[in-house]
Amino acid sequence: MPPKRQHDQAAPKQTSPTGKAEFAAGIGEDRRAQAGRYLTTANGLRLSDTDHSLKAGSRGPTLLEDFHLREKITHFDHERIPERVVHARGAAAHGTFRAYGNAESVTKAGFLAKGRETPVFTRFSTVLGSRGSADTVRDVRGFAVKFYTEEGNFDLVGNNMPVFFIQDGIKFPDVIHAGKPQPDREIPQAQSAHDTFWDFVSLHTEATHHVIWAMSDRGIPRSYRTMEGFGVHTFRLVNAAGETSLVKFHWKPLAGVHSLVWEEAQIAAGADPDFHRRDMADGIEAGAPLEYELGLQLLPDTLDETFEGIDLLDPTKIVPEELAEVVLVGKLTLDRNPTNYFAETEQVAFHTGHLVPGIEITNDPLMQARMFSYLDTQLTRLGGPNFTQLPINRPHVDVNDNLRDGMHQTAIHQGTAAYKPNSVDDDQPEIATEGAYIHVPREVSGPKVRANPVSFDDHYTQATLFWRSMSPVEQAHIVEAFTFELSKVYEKPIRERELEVLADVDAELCARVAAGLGLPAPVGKPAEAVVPSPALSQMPVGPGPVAGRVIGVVASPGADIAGITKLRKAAEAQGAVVRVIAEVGGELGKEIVERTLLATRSIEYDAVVIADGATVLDPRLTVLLQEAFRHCKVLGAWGTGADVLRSAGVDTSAPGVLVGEGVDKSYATGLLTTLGLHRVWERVFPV
Ligand code: HDE
Repeated sequence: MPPKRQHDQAAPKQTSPTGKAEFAAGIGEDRRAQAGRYLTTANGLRLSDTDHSLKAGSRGPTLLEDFHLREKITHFDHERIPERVVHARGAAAHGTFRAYGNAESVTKAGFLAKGRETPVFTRFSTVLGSRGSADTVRDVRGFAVKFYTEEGNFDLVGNNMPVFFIQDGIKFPDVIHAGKPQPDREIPQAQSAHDTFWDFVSLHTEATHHVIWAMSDRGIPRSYRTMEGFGVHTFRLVNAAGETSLVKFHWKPLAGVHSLVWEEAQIAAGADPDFHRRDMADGIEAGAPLEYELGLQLLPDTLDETFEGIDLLDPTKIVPEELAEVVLVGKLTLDRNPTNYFAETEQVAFHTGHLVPGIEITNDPLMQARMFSYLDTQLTRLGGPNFTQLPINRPHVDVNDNLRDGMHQTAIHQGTAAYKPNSVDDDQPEIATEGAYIHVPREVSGPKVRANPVSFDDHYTQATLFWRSMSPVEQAHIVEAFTFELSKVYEKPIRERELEVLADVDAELCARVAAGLGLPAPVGKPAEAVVPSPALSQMPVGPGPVAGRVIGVVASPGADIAGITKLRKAAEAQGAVVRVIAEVGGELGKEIVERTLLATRSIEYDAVVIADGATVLDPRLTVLLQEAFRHCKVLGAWGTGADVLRSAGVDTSAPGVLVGEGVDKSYATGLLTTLGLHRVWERVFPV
């Protein structure tokens, strides 16, 4: 037998892909940076000039032998990689997940053990738009979390809506082809308001439940911070004793669940297309991390995989929280921005098959197809099978996988036997007896068919449940969204067909949308006895946290700067931000003008306040204040600031317009408490 060798298939420990020596242990800061004092070629050769190509005389021509020019341009030519086929537009942050320990009885997953802290990387995204599209379009949002656990990476690749358009993964290309820009003119970008989308969903009625979620305020979140997340599918948990339970995963944002209003979302798409990613990055940088709790809806693992008549394998169905409580089992804190967008946010590769012991998937036919797609898509997007070696994708545990070679291989593998069994390397690596992923044995039987269970046939009842669980404000928004989208549809028969779908959801919903479209409302057969689920409504029951919220304060020379500083202190104590708005930039006493009227819109603020002594009279301020008023945001003024509000046509006695003498404790508290309600809806929907 040959001598025993060192069997090591960890990522290369001596040198990072960018050439810098790194610490032997784990992923250190150094893996991410270029190194060395001098500018070099990719081969490490020092350069004396990177501004002039090598020419025959200063007037040229340029010489083919200029290896630096050719390397620089060649690399540049290949800087873009294919964007994600869906979820192309995204932003991400690093953080930590801390487990409370109360899930230990239902799952052996190590990262859910009491007090365990696990590093995470979370990417939020829209689905339909290209990588350069706007953040605030009406769409579903991706909520993908990579947990770098001690048992390997676990990816929870979820969305901000708990249901999906289709029941079987084989329909995914259909729904995405219908939703993406139309193939002839490639419009519209990043939105569903066009013929092919409504053509498909009006014919493919299993989409109805998801469509009403997308048309609700959930389709236009205020920020990633104020978005719920859902695993969508039912998963199976396994505990140390081998007992199983079914589960639905939820992310509950500590900042509450809040949305934009539609006009605001549209303005933001033009005035600040990076609205959500900016909000997240700025918030983290300002010391206000994004926080969510992981929740489990635990359901008995019965033979029929059904709970209270709801088929748990059908991803178009929810289990109302009133029927199965969401138990909070840990906290996710996102507190670190990526260092480099491409290396981290773009190259991160999520996969539903990245599982850890204690968590299994179920036979949900949508999930089954995802198990194929995520690995497959990375091969093209990231250029080969070695994407798991990229710094953002590497597990934080040893890897010894016997996988070899391939495009972009960065590991320098040792040993000669990349196969099992072997004798030349002493049959290393070993098969684990402990801590391994062992699928719970489950009976599989049945005829080979292309069919869904009959229980998947009800496409409407839960859409009705959603509609009837909404407050009047939310219902009005849903009506407006359907009316907006369908009025963008050229073909009348498509609009009429969608009204027939809505007639089977709810007669009033259908009548209101039909009235807006100027079409007759068909009569359908909506479910009658539906018990609403109040947990589906986003309406706050009381003031919530204001961390990450932005208060704009309008000022001018001679304004009460000390008052602004007091307000800033009170806001910052709760994690909110104050931005001074003035006609021109510069400084006003101790306060820095961060926004000028030329460069700002109302969408940047959750509240707008006018300082005493501010004398701004500008039509752009009038537009800003009227928009903020119309969007039901908190408005305020102290001292003579109230005159500015009045001259902009703002009714200072309207709800949520807070006028005071000066900035004292009670004024600041009143403002921040009203801000915590998110919107002053009674301004447009009197109660
Ligand atoms: Fe995805 N999905 N998906 N999806 N998905 C992708 O993977 C796919 C589905 C979701 O930030 C792709 O790396 C199929 C449901 C998120 O990088 C691709 C089906 C849910 C992200 C893919 C689904 C999701 C993706 C594109 C039907 C919510 C972004 C690039 C069977 C539970 C992850 C990539 C990130 C990304 C396929 C359905 C969520 C092509 C075939 C349901 C959050 O593999």
